Amino acid sequence: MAKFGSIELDYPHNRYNPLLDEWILVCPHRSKRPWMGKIEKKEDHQNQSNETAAGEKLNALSPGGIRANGIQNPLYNSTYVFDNDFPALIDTECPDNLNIDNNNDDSQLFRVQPARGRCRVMCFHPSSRLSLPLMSIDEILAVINAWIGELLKLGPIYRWVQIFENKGAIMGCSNPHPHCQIWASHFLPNIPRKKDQQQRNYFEKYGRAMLWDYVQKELSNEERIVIRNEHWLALVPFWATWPFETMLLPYHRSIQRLNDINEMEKKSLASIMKGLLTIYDNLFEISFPYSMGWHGAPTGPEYFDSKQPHWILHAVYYPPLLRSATIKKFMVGYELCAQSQRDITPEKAAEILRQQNPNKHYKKYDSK
Ligand code: H2U
Repeated sequence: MAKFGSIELDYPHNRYNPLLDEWILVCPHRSKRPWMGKIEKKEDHQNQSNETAAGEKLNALSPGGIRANGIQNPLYNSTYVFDNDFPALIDTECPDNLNIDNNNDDSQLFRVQPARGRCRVMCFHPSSRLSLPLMSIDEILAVINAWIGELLKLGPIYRWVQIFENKGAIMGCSNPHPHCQIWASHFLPNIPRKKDQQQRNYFEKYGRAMLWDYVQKELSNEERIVIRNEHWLALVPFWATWPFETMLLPYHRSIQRLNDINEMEKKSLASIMKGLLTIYDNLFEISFPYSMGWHGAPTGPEYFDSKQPHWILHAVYYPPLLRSATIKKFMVGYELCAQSQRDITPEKAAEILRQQNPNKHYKKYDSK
């Protein structure tokens, strides 16, 4: 039976997430319970897409596709980035009546701040039939370069540039064409704000970056590591909340942001992304749904060029599936009212993911 100090890890226990200063309840025995709840429809990315080359043109995100506002996309042949036609954040000055200081309520119970920013959409590839794991390394490299291009453009202006991908209808993805979104804001949102503070506190106390120390410790026994190459590794964090959650981060040197990585590191990042996402797809033999996002040192006019050694760049992957392609983990009752909870241990999840082949996709299909 696995132990952590005197605590048996096969019994219910709490684990601490030092990045967010939160606890997560782990209940390994619960994975044995019968499931009579909601069974999702098995989603297949390719079945949602238009299969024929002519059909692909119908997709609003395809080359030549007509978007909801009537704009036609160019006939792009790699990645393509445009301003979201339905942006959550806009960058115009707020009307005067919203711009006034609303924080003058003595009790501080009613507080408002303007929220300005810019939202972009990035198409990963001209074909609506592909997803990242089915793309070639060079095609994934083009996506990484496009991410860096956006960060270099938006980072000097905005305090936070959130690159994120919703994959699969189950995660709220509105279009099967491979794409991600970028929301750049003048404010630091809650999660990066917490991560910034927690990593800063750790750095002030120990003189080293929290995630640097963490990843070096993980390398010493490897039980949560899913895949690694010469620069990067993906692991199920000790404090993971979602069943097959992973974190992708560098381990050979301290990197603060995506725009800090060199050509070799870009190529090995493309390769580990392909491997990790192939593992995910192979697990339940579906186009694996998830929400993912990049977290690096905050940006903005004051910070973009400054060193922030407390930060380590990392990507987070949050897949919603629990024990099959059709059974989803619900973050509901106890999770909403009290604290996040998971069933299988992070170590077991890592072991299950490691059993999948990162080099061969179950569809045996490659875009090359
Ligand atoms: P999601 O699949 O994660 O929802 O991202 C797709 C985004 O693409 C979504 O934010 C935008 C939507 O507003 N979009 C356009 O800007 N124009 C369109 O014609 C289709 C979708």
